[in-house]
Amino acid sequence: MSVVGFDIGNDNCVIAVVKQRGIDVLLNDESKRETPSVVCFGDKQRFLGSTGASSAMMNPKSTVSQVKRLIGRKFNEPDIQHELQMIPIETSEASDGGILIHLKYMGATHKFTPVQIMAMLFAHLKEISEKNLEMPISDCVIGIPSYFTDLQRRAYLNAATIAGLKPLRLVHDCTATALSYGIYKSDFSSTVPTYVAFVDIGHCDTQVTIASFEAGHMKILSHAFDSSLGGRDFDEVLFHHFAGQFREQYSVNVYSNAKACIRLRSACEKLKKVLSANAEAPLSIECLMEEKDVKGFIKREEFENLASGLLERITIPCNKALADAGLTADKMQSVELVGSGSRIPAITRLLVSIFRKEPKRTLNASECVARGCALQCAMLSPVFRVKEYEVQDSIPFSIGFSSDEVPIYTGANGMLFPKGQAIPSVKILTFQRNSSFNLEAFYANPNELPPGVSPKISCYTIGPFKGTQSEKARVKVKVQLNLHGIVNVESATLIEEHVDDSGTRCDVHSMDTTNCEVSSVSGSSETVPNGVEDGTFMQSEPSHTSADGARKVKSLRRLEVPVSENIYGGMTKAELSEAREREHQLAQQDRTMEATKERKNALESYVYEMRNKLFNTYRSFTSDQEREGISMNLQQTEEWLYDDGDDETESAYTSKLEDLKKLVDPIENRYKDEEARAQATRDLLKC
Ligand code: ATP
Ligand code: K
Ligand code: MG
Repeated sequence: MSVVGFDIGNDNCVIAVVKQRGIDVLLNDESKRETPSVVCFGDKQRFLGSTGASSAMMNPKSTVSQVKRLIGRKFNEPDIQHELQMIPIETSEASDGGILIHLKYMGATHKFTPVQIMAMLFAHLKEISEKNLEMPISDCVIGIPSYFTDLQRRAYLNAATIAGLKPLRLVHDCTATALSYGIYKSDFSSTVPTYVAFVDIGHCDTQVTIASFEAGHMKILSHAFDSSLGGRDFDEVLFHHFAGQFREQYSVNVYSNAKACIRLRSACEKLKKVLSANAEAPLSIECLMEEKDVKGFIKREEFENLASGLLERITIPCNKALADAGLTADKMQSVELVGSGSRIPAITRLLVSIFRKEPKRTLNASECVARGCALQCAMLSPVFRVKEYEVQDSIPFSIGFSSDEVPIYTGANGMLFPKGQAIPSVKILTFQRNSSFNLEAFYANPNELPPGVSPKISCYTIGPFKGTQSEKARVKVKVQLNLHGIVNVESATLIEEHVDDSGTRCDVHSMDTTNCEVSSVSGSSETVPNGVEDGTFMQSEPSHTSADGARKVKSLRRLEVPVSENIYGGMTKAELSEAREREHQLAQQDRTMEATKERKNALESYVYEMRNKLFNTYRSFTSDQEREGISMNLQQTEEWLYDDGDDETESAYTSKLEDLKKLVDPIENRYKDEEARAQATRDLLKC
């Protein structure tokens, strides 16, 4: 059993595992610690990760990257339309308003959802892990941006399920980073909290988190973000700069040519990286378009001027995180800078001006999320023993509930789970109803959400049920903000008071074996197992007290009430299992193609090897006639390989190889016999 942590970036993925002596980052097939987040569809197979990235330039129309931007989003959201315009892939609106990605494969156009594409990436990372660890894995923890909505979180879980993974937790990127920062430090006080700001600038986003550390305990005070400000936006600034320059200098319109766009963008990204270490950098692309070679040059200072608007924007989430945590910059003991997008030197200078201290790079900027995820996975897995350490995360969006259109308010801030609510949390709602009713979960403050995101989350039908003494029927609904940061109605229980004239008392717990949360009925602070507080909501008048003076004994009956769930934009069970089946077929086809390639290579090498041996090693073991015959067969096979046999089936290559072996084996045996005899003679002479 092994536990794995995945950091799924828009640009790169990192896999970390917990080993006996610490945490290791796994290498992919190219011995790299980072795997490009790319899925590319070839004619007959997919190319995932590194191999996908290397075929991206050749197949821009069938290469999907940054699918994390699309997952759990709607086709018509303005942000998404903008996103889709940047990629040269055909897309359309799905019947549920989601996105469909059109890809050519096996001679036809196939449509996949972002969840399916993400599942392909997950499956690839799973495969890399299993190859490295030489054992199957399923338990994992996956990093997600703190701004992921309920639907995006569910989409990740679905993608993981399709890939055969079992996420024990989806954890916010910066929380994972804070965990890998805090768990090894032993100098935190147990009375005075230490505040640290974590700033993660990735390829597409910026996340800022303020954490409070005490000995053996870490608490996330706030998450803030700019969901569309990352390394790629800096590339884009350079891209527009040079596209403009080349229009004047070379009269080429880069924007009109998809391939030229891709090449210039990629050159600009490289240029940006060079500028992180050098004061100036050249740019040169051969045959960019219209057979023109282009050349450019830029100084770091000029780049910083062009990007000043972007740099300025980094201030906003930093200040917001501080404000939400109720702290000021001078209270931060340290500012930790992570994410590879943060390597631009001007970002460091900007952070100094915000936090009034030099940001530190204590952690490995590209691996800390995956490492934190692996640690969290080990902590959640019963197989590992990790030092006692409490991680308390919080949700950055306020979540409200309404019942049949009437909002349910609890607490001072009027939300069921206000922004900053601890993950996980449970709340118990008590309703007085006679028949089934609906509950609706929604984001209570749309201003907190990334632009264009729908505030609707999910709805639930509680029922059907029927109270026997209807006016006294109470329904307790257990609502959970679970470990992944997903809200759901976990259960509903009908509680009936029976006024028993005979005086015999029923056992309160007789009907209930699964739920332990209710012991008193109308109290406002019942305690739920994992120590999380809850609130009680009374929909209408408080329950009757039997004030009629009689010596009647009340007893309670509990009945489980069915709950049906509808996630807006979610996948049904049937869709999920269909997607699993589809992924299985695709993976099978990839394996078939890999095996075919392997058989073809084996045949090719056999031809070369035997031709060589026939005229050297085996020469004295063959007659001229034999050599001529075999040689001709080898020649024919070689020609076939370049011609009809270029694209054949696995079994075709295997049977060709067997045919050749039938001819060559007798010679090989003669040679081996002779060798053995000679060796025996040598051994004899030695004694
Ligand atoms: P995200 O967190 O947005 O999902 P990610 O985790 O894949 O994406 P990172 O790997 O943290 O992102 O960062 C990738 C970004 O860092 C890319 O935009 C890349 O160009 C940029 N980058 C990498 N090295 C440097 C460098 N030396 N200087 C400037 N930028 C760099
Ligand atoms: K990453
Ligand atoms: Mg990242």
